[in-house]
Amino acid sequence: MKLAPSFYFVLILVLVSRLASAETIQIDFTSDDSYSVEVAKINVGDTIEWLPKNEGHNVEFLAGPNMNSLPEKSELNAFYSVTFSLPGIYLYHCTPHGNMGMLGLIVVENDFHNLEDIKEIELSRIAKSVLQRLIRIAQLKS
Ligand SMILES: [Cu+2]
Repeated sequence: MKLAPSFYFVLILVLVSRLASAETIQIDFTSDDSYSVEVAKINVGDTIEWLPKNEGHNVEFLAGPNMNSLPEKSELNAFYSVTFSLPGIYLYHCTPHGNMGMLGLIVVENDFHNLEDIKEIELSRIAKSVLQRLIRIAQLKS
């Protein structure tokens, strides 16, 4: 099957407009050992930047749509930036405070296909209840 040249033109327009609209979301480390945005809903191509506004925190991914290729763990007190290219749910925590519930959830393209994998990640009791709250928020947020 041969596609009309106009098909490719429209396809390119769609791709370019999506790239042009890629967003950057900023999340601070806060003084009450939490992330300023606990649930971020983004699109493929969007970037999240974590800003070390408070000392003693980092970002360590625990799960994502591709468990074999999670973003690397960030240094304590360091600026960190990740651009997301796969739809699905990502769970991360702060290495020193994860057990106390310093967690964050990112949902790319409103895609919950790996929700069961996220729920199976081993967490402390407190972190588990925080995760349940974050999942509820993610499902309500459109
Ligand atoms: Cu922390």
